[in-house]
Amino acid sequence: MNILETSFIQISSLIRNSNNLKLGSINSTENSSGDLVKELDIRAHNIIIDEIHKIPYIKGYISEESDDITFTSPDGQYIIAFDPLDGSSNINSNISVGSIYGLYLWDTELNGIGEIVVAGYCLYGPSTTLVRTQNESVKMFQLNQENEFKFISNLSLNGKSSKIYSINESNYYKYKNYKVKKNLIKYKMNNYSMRLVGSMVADCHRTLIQGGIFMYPATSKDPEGKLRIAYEVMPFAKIFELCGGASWDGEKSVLKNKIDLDNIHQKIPTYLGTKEEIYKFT
Ligand code: P6P
Repeated sequence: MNILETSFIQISSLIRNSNNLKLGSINSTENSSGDLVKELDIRAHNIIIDEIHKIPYIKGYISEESDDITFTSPDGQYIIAFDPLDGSSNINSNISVGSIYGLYLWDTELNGIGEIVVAGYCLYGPSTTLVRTQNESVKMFQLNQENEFKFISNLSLNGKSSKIYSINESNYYKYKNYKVKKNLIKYKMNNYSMRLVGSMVADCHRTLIQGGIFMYPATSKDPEGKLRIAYEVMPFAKIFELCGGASWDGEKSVLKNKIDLDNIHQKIPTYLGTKEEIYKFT
């Protein structure tokens, strides 16, 4: 399913043609996760829900900027969960940000959210790049001057072995998983490079293209990690695993989790990367 492309084109134009200092200004409100909300977050959220309301097969949506799930079409078969502008705290510094989405089956028997069937993200960087799953493959597109997403390549992590790890090491003394500290030391002793943008979409996209691992582990401050499963981690886990990589939540593949309707902003420890790197934590 080819969804939200129209929204991503609008958001890309908004970012590239607005005063980024103003767009990044804080609205002094907080979302359900306690993040300070930026003007751009709300504008991106509104652009996306306008498109969602036109899609009859979508039953409802979960947004980082909405407290609860919103039902839009009673006969819809899917729930979409999205982060309209992840990393928006970087926008005033002109650092890459991105939109993330996951499309989940609505389980009529359980009257809840079933498995993720489609995932994608749009990275607003030097170019506007869309990556989305299509059946069992992951496809990358780039926005051209005619405002069309042109196919660039299928993505795969198979055979990619690079010495890059991506983590906010300022949390080092708060990690709960001892393997994190052990492996960080091994990385330093084995000439790994550390790369961190501080914007999940940019850090994960680099990991998909270059290999390595991206982590946001559980800490004493954030016992479930910081990243939200429904609209950040699960979509990327779907993408990484379809690319031949792996995902881990500290116990199992991220994909073995379910989205809890009573806790739609649930956080989860996050490890995404090549199988080679992820298996060092399992
Ligand atoms: P920290 C951005 O706020 C975000 O949600 C992700 O894009 C990013 O990976 C993470 O938080 C960064 O968090 O605690 O390292 O600043």
